[in-house]
Amino acid sequence: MTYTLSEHRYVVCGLGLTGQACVRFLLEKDAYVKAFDTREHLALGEHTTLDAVEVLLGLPKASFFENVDTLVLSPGVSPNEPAVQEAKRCGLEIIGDVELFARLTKTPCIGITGSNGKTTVTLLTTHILKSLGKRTVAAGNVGKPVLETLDAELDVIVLELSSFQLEMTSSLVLQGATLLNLSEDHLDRHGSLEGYGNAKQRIFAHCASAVVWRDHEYSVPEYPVGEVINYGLSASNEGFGVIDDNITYQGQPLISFSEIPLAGEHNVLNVMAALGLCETLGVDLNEAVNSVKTFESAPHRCVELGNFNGIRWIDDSKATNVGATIAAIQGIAPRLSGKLHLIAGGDAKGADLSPLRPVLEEHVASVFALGKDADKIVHIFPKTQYCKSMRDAVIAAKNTAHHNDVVMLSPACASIDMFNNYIERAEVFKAAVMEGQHL
Ligand code: UMA
Ligand code: ADP
Repeated sequence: MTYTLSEHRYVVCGLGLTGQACVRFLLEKDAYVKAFDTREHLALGEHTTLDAVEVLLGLPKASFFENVDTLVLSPGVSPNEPAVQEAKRCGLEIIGDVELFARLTKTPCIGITGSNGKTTVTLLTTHILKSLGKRTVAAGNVGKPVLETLDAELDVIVLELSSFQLEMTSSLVLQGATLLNLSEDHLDRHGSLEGYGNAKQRIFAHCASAVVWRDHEYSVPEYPVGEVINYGLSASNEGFGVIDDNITYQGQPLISFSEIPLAGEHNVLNVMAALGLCETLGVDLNEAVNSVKTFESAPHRCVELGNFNGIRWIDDSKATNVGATIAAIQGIAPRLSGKLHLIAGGDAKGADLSPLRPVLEEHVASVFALGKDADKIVHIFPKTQYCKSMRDAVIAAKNTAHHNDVVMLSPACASIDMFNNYIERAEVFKAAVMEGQHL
């Protein structure tokens, strides 16, 4: 059934990247739109698109919803927010921007979700497809609001989808989709691992080909899908496997680990997932692996800052949950000649940090913990020193580490209790590391 924008009247909730893109898009299409943000004190900047529409800051009354029928919800706003519930009571349909996109797009789409590795797989898949001459773009949680892709002439759109976005999406058709992995995250929003997993499973609701990590139960579709392409770190004559440090497809070697420009076994899995997604579009895998070799990792994901006086410093600030930090430690520690020291902590978002304990005990010499949930780390790993700032943590780590050791910032927590975001956390870390060289 064709969805026609002019048949609806919209209110956009949340005025960040998504909300502003929605307002802009709906204005361009001559649809009626107004907007609100539940924060009363929000700096919107001057001369924004929002000048052209009615904007309310704070909690709207029922009357605000009288002349509209559809609420487009930003992913960061919970559907349980009182304002959203009020809109629902007033009879509005509540959808996310990805759902609006799904109702309008005519371009084939690939979808990627999971607790960790989404951005890496999204950017790698996009890189491969572009290298093979496809007109494509990465959008969604990776940073480009999906509605901004609708007017472009594209062969395929690669969508990074968060659980928040999937929760508000019901009709997205995907040519290929993957749920990379599931570990505790965003429990403050989804309530339980089950609730979080259910939101992520929605990626398979209308999916032609699923790309599945065969050794991970949460990666397996709970919806009927057209076909399954599987991958894993074991030898296999089906799908993607590993033999003698080579990724294989249907038992035949495709690329050796040494040719992959990303560190750690988790990135071998990421490469297989990206190749699997490209396979769903029928691309030549031998050509695809050549472009894997030229991929450059996104920043703040296990990236080395430098080797200063024999100590290597690694920025993995993007590790905002336990699963990411475990993968980083397990990917890095086994190849070290010295010891590994960890800077961690922040806002654990309600997650249980105890799965870190055995990994810390096996691989990590000392931990420097900061932020709101530092005490949770002290509790699970007694060799933890509490630090009140990133600078203190870096100096303490520098004074503890010896020649050939590695100090890694891989927080297992969100940054919002101390920083604007993980990027600012990484910048403060880097500045402290550089300053530390002169102390
Ligand atoms: N707001 C309210 N009420 C609330 C909460 C927020 O009005 O209860 C308002 C804020 O005041 C602010 C706006 O909502 O004005 C922010 O909206 P948002 O949090 O949805 O953020 P956007 O700027 O629209 O960015 C979102 C994604 N953010 C989140 O899901 C939290 C971005 O993912 C994404 O890149 C962008 O859309 C484009 O698609 C970021 C993210 O942190 C990277 N994602 C989470 C993650 O990866 O873990 C899911
Ligand atoms: P996301 O977009 O899901 O947050 P990223 O690709 O940005 O994922 O990586 C975030 C963090 O997760 C990084 O710190 C990285 O080291 C770790 N990571 C990347 N891929 C995986 C994976 N497949 N399994 C576990 N951790 C991973």
